[in-house]
Amino acid sequence: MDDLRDKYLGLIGEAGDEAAIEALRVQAVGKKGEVALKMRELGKMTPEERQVMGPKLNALKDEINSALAAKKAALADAALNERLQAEWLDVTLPGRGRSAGTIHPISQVTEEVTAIFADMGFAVAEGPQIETDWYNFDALNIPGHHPARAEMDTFYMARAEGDERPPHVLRTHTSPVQIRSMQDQGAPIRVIAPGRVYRADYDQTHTPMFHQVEGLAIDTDISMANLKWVLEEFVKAYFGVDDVELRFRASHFPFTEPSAEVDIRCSWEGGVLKVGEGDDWLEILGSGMVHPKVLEAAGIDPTVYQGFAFGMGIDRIAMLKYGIPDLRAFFDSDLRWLRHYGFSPLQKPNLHGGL
Ligand code: 2NM
Repeated sequence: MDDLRDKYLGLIGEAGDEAAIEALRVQAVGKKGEVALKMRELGKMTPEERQVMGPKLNALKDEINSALAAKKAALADAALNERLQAEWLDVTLPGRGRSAGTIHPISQVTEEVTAIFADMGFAVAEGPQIETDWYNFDALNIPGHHPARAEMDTFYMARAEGDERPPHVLRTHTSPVQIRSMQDQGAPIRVIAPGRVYRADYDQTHTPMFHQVEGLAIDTDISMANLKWVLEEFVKAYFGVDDVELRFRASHFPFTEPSAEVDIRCSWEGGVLKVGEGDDWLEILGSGMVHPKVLEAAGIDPTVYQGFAFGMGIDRIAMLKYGIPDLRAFFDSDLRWLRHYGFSPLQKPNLHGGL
């Protein structure tokens, strides 16, 4: 028995892993292990011998089991220590500085434009980006056969198989918001509608999603003169100049009559834009007197009310004011670009800070 004890305590001491421990357990104290074989020999012994040897064999079995458990725990401890050595983490390291994000130029310009028109008494309206063809076209005096529908590069939404209704569209302008505003509030009304619009067009100067702001003023005594003053005030405030000269060029839109495209006097000397001086003209928006059919579609009596409307591209006026050369970079989400062209959250003018 002393030989057995020395043999197994020695082997357990040398065991290198859990598998070796388990093998030793089977070999020593398993059902057919060496200790069990010794226990079988008890049957051949005299009762006196058995009374001495029985308890000794049980004690040996217990001793080996304890040694196995202790060695197993020691191996687990060693494995844990090894992991702790390898996977250390210095919790005393200073944190990485949190750098603030920036306001996207389009968000900044949308707020600037909104603040300027809010200062002139215009409310802000928003509406769905997925529209019915009635709100996007028919209500705006663009009937089904009108070439303007084809020219718009409209994105059409899919209808379920067998659904014969005309498809929804991604709005091609924010004018549907103006129609909804007139329906909801009636006249008189002064509102601007900034937001995303969509046209299937992609090149140097067009992205399939872009941003527009439209303005609308309806009352009983509104004329093109009011339009001209409002636009002059806007351009002066937006570009930060005391004087501007606007040029109205006759144009055509289905939803206005008469219609005009508006240019501002500017200079591009040395590649930098200066507004209000020089011999160049910069086209910045389209406008006109809202067509009587549009007023009627929106539930406003065109024999009592009339008014002006205008629309301009936010992305374009953002590029002009902040010297951003590439339109498509607006939507690349390049962090270096965003850090360079982005704005501090506190930069004015904005909606909460005012002009
Ligand atoms: C433009 C040009 C001219 C316009 C018209 C309307 C509405 F809904 F009131 F009829 N909103 N915006 C309009 C007029 C838009 O964008 C170049």
